[in-house]
Amino acid sequence: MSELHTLYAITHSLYSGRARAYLINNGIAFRELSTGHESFKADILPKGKLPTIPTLLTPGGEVIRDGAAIIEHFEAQSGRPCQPRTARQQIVSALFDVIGTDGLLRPAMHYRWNYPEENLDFVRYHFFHSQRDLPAREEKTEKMMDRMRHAAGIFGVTDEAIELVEALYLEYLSALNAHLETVPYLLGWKPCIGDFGLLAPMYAHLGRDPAPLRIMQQQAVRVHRWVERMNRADQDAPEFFNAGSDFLPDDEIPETLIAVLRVLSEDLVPETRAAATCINGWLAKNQPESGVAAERMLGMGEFSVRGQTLTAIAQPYRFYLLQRVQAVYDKLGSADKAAVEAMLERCGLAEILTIRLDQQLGQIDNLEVWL
Ligand SMILES: N[C@@H](CCC(=O)N[C@@H](CS)C(=O)NCC(=O)O)C(=O)O
Repeated sequence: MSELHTLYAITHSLYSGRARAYLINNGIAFRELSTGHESFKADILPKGKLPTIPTLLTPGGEVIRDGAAIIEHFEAQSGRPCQPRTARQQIVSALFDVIGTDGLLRPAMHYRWNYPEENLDFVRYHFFHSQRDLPAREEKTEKMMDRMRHAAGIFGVTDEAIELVEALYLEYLSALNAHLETVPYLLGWKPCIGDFGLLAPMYAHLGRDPAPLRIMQQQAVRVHRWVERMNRADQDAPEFFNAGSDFLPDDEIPETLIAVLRVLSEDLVPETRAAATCINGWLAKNQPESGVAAERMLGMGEFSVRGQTLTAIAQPYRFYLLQRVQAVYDKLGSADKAAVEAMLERCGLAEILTIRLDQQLGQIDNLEVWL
């Protein structure tokens, strides 16, 4: 058995970037293998249950599937180094986990699949090399790429939506760039859980595929530096001459970060509302028993952003992570609750605390299940 952790992941995978950066930042020694490696099917999949990456194998032989579960495994062991201690910062950190892993899928998919002249050869290299060298490798590569291209559509990237998706992304990028001029990470001088969540779309797709990388490098140098920094073990903040080492004091959420959240709220809130309606409708009809595995996708939600109608898939996983934001809020005392509400109000995000599924989700034996 290896002394190292093994991370089953791949360079161009969105969710892999979140777990990988956590391991790097927290000094956890690991090697990375793709799911094409023969050990994945034989040893890992029976325990991981679903063929998704990232999946972690610990030196003790435990298999942990899902980026949030991998991070939680280490956070629980080490006194939660990446969890802010104060109310508003805890909420913002947990919220960026939702935004990164679910809320920014539209720009991530759009900028990967709708700039084929710049991206296609690069992207194909990665899909091809994630396949074992067996007959029909080329064919399988094309099939897999077609599946992901199609997925862009179900997340709401249609021809009519492209202009809106780009406008929202570029406004968000510019706001995040301005924020990262003041501090190297979302909440100050070290990364929080939310930084890792946000990195998911910002690394493999938006900070690495040629077309969006060009946009990031040319229009948002600070964001590009944050992406680099998130994959480094040290603080990597030489541009800050008076760098601290902790989260910002006094539960501060800087105005520059409020501005980022305000842009993100524009589709996050209506999309979450639409997805909840969809999933709650399904729950009322199907009434799954406690412990039953949750479907990964449950219908299409329709919502409006800046006067335009979008349709996107409703995924229970968004609510699994959103529940964690709401659980932090539910446990706060009344003064902290009021401070959180006032902050979210200013970001256009107040409703995010009240949009809930009628049945909670949990993770049991590597699966998301209805509780
Ligand atoms: N909730 C999981 C999602 C992981 C996931 O969907 N990963 C993608 C790659 S970025 C995958 O493995 N897709 C293959 C599949 O769904 O079969 C996590 O956050 O780790």
